[in-house]
Amino acid sequence: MSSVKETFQVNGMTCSGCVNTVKRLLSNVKGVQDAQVSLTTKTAEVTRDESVSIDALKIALRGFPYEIVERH
Ligand SMILES: [Cu+2]
Repeated sequence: MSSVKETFQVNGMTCSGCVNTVKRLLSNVKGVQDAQVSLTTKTAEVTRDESVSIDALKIALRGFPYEIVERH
């Protein structure tokens, strides 16, 4: 299965604790191989199986004060 690397804007992060939480939540999604999260740019660079939908990533953050925004 091929993987895709994509960068998303993440709203709601204010400190390094947030970064660690978002990184952990995204990394725990089945099919996600890597999540690099930056507070400076407020982005998450996610490497995932192409079968993993963006919705699955958004759902992973549900219940937390963070939100993935797709770049256009
Ligand atoms: Cu924080």
